[in-house]
Amino acid sequence: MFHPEKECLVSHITTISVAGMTCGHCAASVTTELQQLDGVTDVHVNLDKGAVAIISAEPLDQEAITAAVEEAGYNIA
Ligand SMILES: [Cu+2]
Repeated sequence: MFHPEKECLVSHITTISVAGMTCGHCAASVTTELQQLDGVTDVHVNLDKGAVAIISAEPLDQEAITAAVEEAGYNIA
């Protein structure tokens, strides 16, 4: 969900699809890796859809996102 109370003017939302996440542990692994990227302030995982929304203070590098997801053991769908 979008959180309008959270500095929406300076936040960027990047939405990706991640294959292979099946439970909360998977989601936590992906979240942990993505949160280590520069500028990331929040990560939201929708397990049902395999969708991950990354909230950041600055635009994110797609290659860095891909690397973080792969580091967690998953792939961009
Ligand atoms: Cu899992």
